[in-house]
Amino acid sequence: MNEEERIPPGQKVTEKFPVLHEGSVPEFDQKEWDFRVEGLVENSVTMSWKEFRDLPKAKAVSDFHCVTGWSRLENEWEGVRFRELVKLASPKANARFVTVVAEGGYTTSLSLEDMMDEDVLLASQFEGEPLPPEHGGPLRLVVPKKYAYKSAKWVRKVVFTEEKELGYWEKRGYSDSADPWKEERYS
Ligand SMILES: Nc1nc2c(c(=O)[nH]1)N[C@H]1C(S)=C(S)[C@@H](COP(=O)(O)O)O[C@H]1N2
Ligand SMILES: [Mo]
Repeated sequence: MNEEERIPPGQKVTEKFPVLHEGSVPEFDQKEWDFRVEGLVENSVTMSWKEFRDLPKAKAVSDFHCVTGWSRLENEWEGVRFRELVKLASPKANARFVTVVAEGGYTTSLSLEDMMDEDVLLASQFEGEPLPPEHGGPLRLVVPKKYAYKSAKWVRKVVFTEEKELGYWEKRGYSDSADPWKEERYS
């Protein structure tokens, strides 16, 4: 694909990596940090940072599209595929959505189907280095096929649900489906 074809409608490429979020960057306290998988699952999981780090890792190169109009191409993320968490927790048959909860209360939600894509990661590395705090370190979600407000930074918990729970921006007028190729910016 040439560069033009990989830029969704209404987006402009930036070489920089802008930092964009509500509120302040949370401090990472490794002793206190945990990661939880809850809701409609056979096995609820609570992991320490060390336990999370020991999960199988994957790399994925993907593009990142912010709803405000910038796109950053060819980002190399490394982390744990969401699929890996599904294996651990075994969602029940009626689990259809996933609410992703970040430090400080930011949330977003995605269908379980969208989360199962192989490029959906809980990323702890960016371009071969630990993910910087301002970009969501120690751990952020990356969902390349959706506008970046779905890629929650500072993730601490995922909850499997039967009904969709609208996230922080989705409650404030942004699209829940958030497909950049269809320019689904607002609901
Ligand atoms: N926890 C949290 N995650 C968040 C946000 C936020 O406000 N809080 N903003 C989202 C938006 S709108 C964008 S564009 C990306 C920006 O990620 P970046 O700062 O690494 O470029 O983070 C997303 N994840
Ligand atoms: Mo954004």
